[in-house]
Amino acid sequence: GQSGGTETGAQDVAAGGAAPAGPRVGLIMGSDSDWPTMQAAAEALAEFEVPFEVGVVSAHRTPQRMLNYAAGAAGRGISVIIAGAGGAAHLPGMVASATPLPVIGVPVPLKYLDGMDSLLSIVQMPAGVPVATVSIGGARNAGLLAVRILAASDPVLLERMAAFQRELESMVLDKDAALRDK
Ligand code: RP5
Repeated sequence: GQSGGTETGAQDVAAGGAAPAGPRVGLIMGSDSDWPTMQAAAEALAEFEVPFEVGVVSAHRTPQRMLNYAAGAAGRGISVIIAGAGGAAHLPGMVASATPLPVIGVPVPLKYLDGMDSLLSIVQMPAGVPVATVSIGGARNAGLLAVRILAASDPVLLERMAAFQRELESMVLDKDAALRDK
């Protein structure tokens, strides 16, 4: 599959390892066809130098692998799971049911229904089993949210996120000035 591991510096799901420098975010998706959407989450994590692992875990096609992945993630040093899926997108919710870790769900838009099916499948979780759902195709925000979750207990990441926000602000202010200079 197109895990993109070599390009992003991500480790493969199968690599495992719970060393201190091991992956802190698990980035999984229902199919390698989700990668073009999910890549933006990997890029955000790489920008913040957050180590992550990436892999295909399908709720419907590899249910046992999904349960094993979810059950083992915390023990391997993962702190946040980002799960992307499209259509009948059960992966984020089912992973959340089998791990105590925070799960961020990314609704992947497919050919039909513009991702509304994915969104509704992921967002309408029963009370007791939360999934933090981002917008349709919102993988970059999923990556940034994972960074924020880690940053809450990591002063270095917190400062990096604050600097990123200052950068966003100055970009808007620059565009504002440029608009009036026209
Ligand atoms: C979902 O089915 C996957 O997350 C993907 O979005 C969709 C289609 O998968 P493929 O048929 O392209 O493998 O479970």
